[in-house]
Amino acid sequence: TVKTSLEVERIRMDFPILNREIHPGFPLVYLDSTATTQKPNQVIQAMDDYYRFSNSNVHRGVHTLAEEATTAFEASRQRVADLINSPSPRDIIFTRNTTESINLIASSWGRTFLQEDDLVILTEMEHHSNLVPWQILSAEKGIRLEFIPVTPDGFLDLEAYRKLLENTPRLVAFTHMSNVLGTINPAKEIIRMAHNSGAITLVDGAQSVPHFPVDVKDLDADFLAFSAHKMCGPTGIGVLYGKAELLNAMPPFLGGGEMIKRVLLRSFIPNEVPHKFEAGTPAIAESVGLSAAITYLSSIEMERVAAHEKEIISYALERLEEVPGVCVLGPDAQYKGGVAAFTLDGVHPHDVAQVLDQYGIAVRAGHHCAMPLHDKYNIPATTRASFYLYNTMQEVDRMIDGLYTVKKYFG
Ligand code: 7TS
Repeated sequence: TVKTSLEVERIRMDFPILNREIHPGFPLVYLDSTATTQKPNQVIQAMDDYYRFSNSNVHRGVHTLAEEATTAFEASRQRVADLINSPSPRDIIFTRNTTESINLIASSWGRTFLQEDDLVILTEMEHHSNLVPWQILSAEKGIRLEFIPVTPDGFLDLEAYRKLLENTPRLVAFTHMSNVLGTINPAKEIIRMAHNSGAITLVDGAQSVPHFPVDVKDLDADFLAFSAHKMCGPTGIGVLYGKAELLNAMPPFLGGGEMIKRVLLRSFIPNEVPHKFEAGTPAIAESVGLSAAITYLSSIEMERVAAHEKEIISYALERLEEVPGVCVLGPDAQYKGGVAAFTLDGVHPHDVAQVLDQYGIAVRAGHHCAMPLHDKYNIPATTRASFYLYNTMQEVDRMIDGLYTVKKYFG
């Protein structure tokens, strides 16, 4: 057996769902962590405890439960700040997910600071959540959108990016890691180049923060967005990090309770950051779950999570290449995280996924919310296997066995 950096068998015991049999005799092989990850007991327990013992609304009461809930909520903000090396917890805004974080920037920063003909640079490998908000803004304000092209082997074309920067963009918004190609983009260099051209930057960290160490100070990122549910945490809570001077200058996103300092009948004075951007009762139990997820991942160490995924993806690519008719998108293992999206000659990705499911193997089929990227490669859909800290080499083998069965099925 292949040796990995993590004690995966011990880690697997933390995830109750991994004991499930999907069909009689076929235990779950979960290879869809790019969509959402499974949750360890530590996260489930923390949220359960919160509801059983401390449930209350935050920031609004003097009673003991309200103080406990507020303390837990703000402690989670600090935990997030520590994880990404944010200068202050005040730079951490809780949202619903990556998508809402990006919409917050487009809506608040974009509507206020962008004007007709201003240029926003995106990339051809973006998830729809970093495309559509800018398309909506473009229709509304007449901003221009340009795209860093993706090369045939799945890298961003940095030479083309250099040329685009000559048009003095206002914003460069890009994914840190592709959810289809798995490509880990050179974020620090992309940001440095953007800053040299006077643009600010938004990093879509939905697939980076859960999988390897991300340091906003080192990157010098202006905004970073990610989701708790992709990093062992619950659904319903996401994060937007922003540099203080940017957040302070931005108007509120949603209006309501919590985001105000003073309300008159016809006007209001907004609260300080981060509360200015957190209208209404937030996802309190979910913040507790996110905090527990960060504690869990940090106890394992993000470097080791990344090293494990590197070992798994190297092995998975090696094995996939043995299967006649399989073609994997994106670069070699050394340039990517734990994502393998592939086509299998003559078989539709949905059929691949359906047959694999009969053997308990959960993979995703479709465009993975990156239709323009699939258009670029002239394929309507792919089958995608994605890996996390709880996946084993044996699970890769089961997927490969499954693919040979698929081939037999479809002749
Ligand atoms: N950005 C990237 C790079 C993503 O992979 C995803 C989700 C998002 C943004 C949106 O995250 P959300 O939490 O707001 O939904 N990616 C996927 C996927 O690959 N399959 O399902 C969701």
